[in-house]
Amino acid sequence: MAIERTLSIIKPDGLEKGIIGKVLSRFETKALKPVAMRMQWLSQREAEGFYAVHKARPFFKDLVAFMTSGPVVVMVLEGENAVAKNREVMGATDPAKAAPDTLRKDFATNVEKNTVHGSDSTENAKIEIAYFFRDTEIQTYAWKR
Ligand code: IDP
Ligand code: MG
Repeated sequence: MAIERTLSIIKPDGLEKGIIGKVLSRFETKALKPVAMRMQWLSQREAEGFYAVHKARPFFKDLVAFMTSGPVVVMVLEGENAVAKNREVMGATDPAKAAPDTLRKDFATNVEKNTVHGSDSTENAKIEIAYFFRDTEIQTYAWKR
């Protein structure tokens, strides 16, 4: 398996619930190492651009409103098979369908306010990481644990 990077976002509901630490702890426990991180309040334009692929979906307008309703934490996670691993840790989009012990099962409110975003492919991970971070904002450090 290859070392990959993926984009993760803790969505506004995650910040409102006060679980930034709990989410980060899951990632660290599952060997997903944060290598870039920033708290940011997305503008309408930034949220629309990020979710442009969903522009035609009926939930797009509400999704953009939700994602701009408060600050988010954007981060890059690095690790073996990080893209798929992060999707596993997150669980299904709809928390009602998410597996036990996943972030969305444990913390999400509903299919929209589902606490975390994670890239869905290595190609999209590259695009999404570049959407938020310059190369110089991504750090390299080793875990000694
Ligand atoms: P994902 O986040 O699991 O990759 P996507 O299908 O890419 O799911 O959808 C992006 C985001 O749009 C979801 O995380 C969720 O916040 C929102 N969303 C997806 N499907 C629905 C829906 O049916 N109703 C409302 N919001 C939705
Ligand atoms: Mg998606």
